[in-house]
This record gives sequence, structure tokens and C-alpha cells, in this order.
Amino acid sequence: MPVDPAAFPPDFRWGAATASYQIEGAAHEDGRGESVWDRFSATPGKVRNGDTGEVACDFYHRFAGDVGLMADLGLDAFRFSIAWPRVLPEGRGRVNQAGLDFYDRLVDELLAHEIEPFATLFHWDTPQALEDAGGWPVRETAEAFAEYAEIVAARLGDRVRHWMTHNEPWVYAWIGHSWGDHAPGRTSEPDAVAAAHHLLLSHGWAVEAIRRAAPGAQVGITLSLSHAYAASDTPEDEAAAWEIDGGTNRWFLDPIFRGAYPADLLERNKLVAPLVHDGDLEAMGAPLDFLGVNYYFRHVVSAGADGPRLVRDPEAPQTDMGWEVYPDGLHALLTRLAEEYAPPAIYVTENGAAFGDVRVHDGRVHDPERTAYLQSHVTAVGRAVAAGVPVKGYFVWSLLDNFEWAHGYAKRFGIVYIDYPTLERVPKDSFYWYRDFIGSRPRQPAPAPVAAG
Ligand code: IFM
Repeated sequence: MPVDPAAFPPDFRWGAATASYQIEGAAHEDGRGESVWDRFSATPGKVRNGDTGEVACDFYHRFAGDVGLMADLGLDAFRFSIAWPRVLPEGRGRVNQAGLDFYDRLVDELLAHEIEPFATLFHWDTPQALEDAGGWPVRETAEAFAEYAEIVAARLGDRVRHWMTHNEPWVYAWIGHSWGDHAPGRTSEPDAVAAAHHLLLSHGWAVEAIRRAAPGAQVGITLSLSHAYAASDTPEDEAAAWEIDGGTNRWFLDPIFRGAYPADLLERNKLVAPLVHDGDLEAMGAPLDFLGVNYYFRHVVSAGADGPRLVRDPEAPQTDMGWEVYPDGLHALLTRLAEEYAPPAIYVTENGAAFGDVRVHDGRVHDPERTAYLQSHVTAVGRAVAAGVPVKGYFVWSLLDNFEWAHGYAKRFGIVYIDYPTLERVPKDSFYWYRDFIGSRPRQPAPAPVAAG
């Protein structure tokens, strides 16, 4: 189904997103310290095939060529993250100027191509030294993050206007601290609750620190959000859906936009209560300029004997991750966010799909399923915009195939294929679709010439 580019205002930003550990490589260069993902992926059995981010897409060395690709694509904006251990190898204290210099060069290259940088400060690569000192379950890590945020904003804030403090704190807290499938690999629910509390607290402190260092900055946070649907209209299924919504969505949205944890999650409230100091909730609720939304799938929930159960329609289309393709869930999510939380602006900071791409005899990568996925989700965003939801931009996940965490390089999300043995970049058909789509949007009218005299 073709998408109508005129459904979006002329200043809507079309972008693509990435994250430091997933693309940069150069894990031991220019004074970079160790991150929890270096340690985790080097631990046998943690990441499929023993893959690590040591080389990844080698973006650290090849970023200029990749910015060239972004310019060919016609991107308005590029979302990337900063690797904390490049800037502060021990997590706090000594600043590694060479690490900051890399982001300085990247930002300048983007701006030289009129691509706006959107910087995320934390996309899961905690310095290992901080993990060794207790990690996110301890409050000191939140203090360290605020210091780091101020250092980076002071260096880049004259050119970077849009800042996200964290990426998907739910994923980092729960998959990394309760399920153990991501770094740092802990398996304790109390650790997950404590990590989430300190991530939220550090977000609030960082908002202030960024604004101090870079007055005029637009500051937000990126959450992974999935609209939760009840599997039926029975009160039991409705209650189960509300509980899942609480654990994944409202646990973050409520403190950020309402200054309070959702009261209905009794067990979790018991765990978090001793960690909440005076002023924490006020800090977490610092007014934001925008909310970043990462959307991949919805939840369908039924009431099981042991609590809520996620259910799946085996006939529904799905991606290579086993995630259901459900674009209406993005529309429902965006309209709900506007109605219930009223963020001043929303950016869809990630949306995309992994499929089993192959490079075929013509040298190209034909990925019609990804193009269809992107078209249908962009259409859903357009419907939300038409309904008055203040969505200001959309970022495809991802520009490049990259290190998909515990899946290693087995899952390809890029609109550019990476031939890992050679690191050659091959734009997929979805890249050309996105390029043509961006190129066909209505242009902003040129300002009227000023009349002489
Ligand atoms: O690759 C991840 C990204 O790091 C965070 N959001 C979801 C993507 C796909 O799993």
C-alpha cells in the first residue's frame, strides 16, 4: 500500500537510528574502557555464535562513508548513541578526550550534510567498572550518569539540539537484571526494580544537567512501548492486559509524566518503596520536551492460572524475531500516549523489522517484507498525525544491519545490508523505497524574498 507523504507536515523529520555497541566496533581503541556488553559477549554461551561487538560494522572508522549513505538516503536526522566507556573509561572521574573527539567528528560530519544529530546518552553499554561497583541497582550509578551527561552535553551541546537520556530502560532493567538474557546478565527481580528506579532517577538528574550545560537543548527519553490488548473482553483478560501494561509501559510513563509509580502493581511497589528518597519522584518527573517511542509489536494478554499470559495468533504475520507485525498497535499507542500523558512532542525513535535477508546473484538485497512493514507503520503514524497526535519525526531501526544483542549478527534489521566478512555496505530495496518516499514529500515553501526599500 503506497504511503502518502503529504500526510505529514513539511517539517516532519525522517531519520534512521543506531546504537554505539551495535555498530561502532573499535572496542579497544583510543582509550575506550570496557563495557558490560564487552564482558557479557565474551562470556561463553551468552551470545549466539559467540558474536561480540569488537568490530561490529566498524562505524568508528567508516562513519564518514556511512554519513554519505545517509545523505544519499535524504535523511533529515540520525539517531546514534554515545558509548559512556569511550568518554569515561572508568565510568566516573577521568575524561578520555579521544572518545569525545570521535563524537565531535561524527556530529560535524552530520551537520556538514545537513543531517540533524539526535543523541542518546545511554543505550546499555554501562562501563564495566561501574557494574563492578554495584551497577544500576546502586544509587551511585545514577549520580555517575548525571556527571557523564553534563560532560557530553558541555562538549556537543553547541551543535546537538536533541538529546535522549536513556534508551528502553525496561529492557535494560528487566532483560539485563531479572531474565539474565542481556548484559549484565543478572537474574534477580529486586535488582531489576532497583536498576529501573535508578535509571529513572538518573534520567531526571540528567535532564537538568543537559539543560545546564546546553541551554536550549530539547531533552527527552526513549521508551520501548507495546500497546496491551486483552485477548477477550472478559474482566479477567482485561485485568491481565492492564497488569502487563503496568509492568512494561506505565511503570515508566507514570513517574515521568505524573511523578508517581502506578499504585496497582503492589508487589513491585513493595520492592521499590525502600529505594525512593525524598525528591526522587519530583526529579523523575522533570518536564520533557519530547517522548521517544520505540515500537515493534503489541501485547495480547489473557489471564492464566499463574498470572497474565502473552498469547500469539500463530497465523499472524511475523518478523524474523518472531514478533507479530501489527501496525495498528503503533497508531493505538500514539493516540493513547497523547490522550493520557500529553507529551509536548513525540518522536518514533525506533521502528523496523528483522528478516532473513540474502544478497542474491544481481548483487542486491530484495526485502519486500521490510518495505511493506515500513510502509504500513509509516501509514499508522500518518493516521495518528491526522488525528492531532504531535508526532514530529520517525526513525527507522536500523540504518545498518548490526549486533542484535544476544542474537549476535543473526538478525538483520538494517535498510543497508552489511556483508560482515568484508564490511561492505549494500543498500537494500527498502533503502531505495525510503529514499524515494522521503524525496517525494512536499517541500517547505521557500521564504518570500524581502522587498527592497
Ligand atoms: O536492536 C534493538 C535496539 O538496540 C533497541 N530496540 C530494539 C532493537 C531491535 O531489537
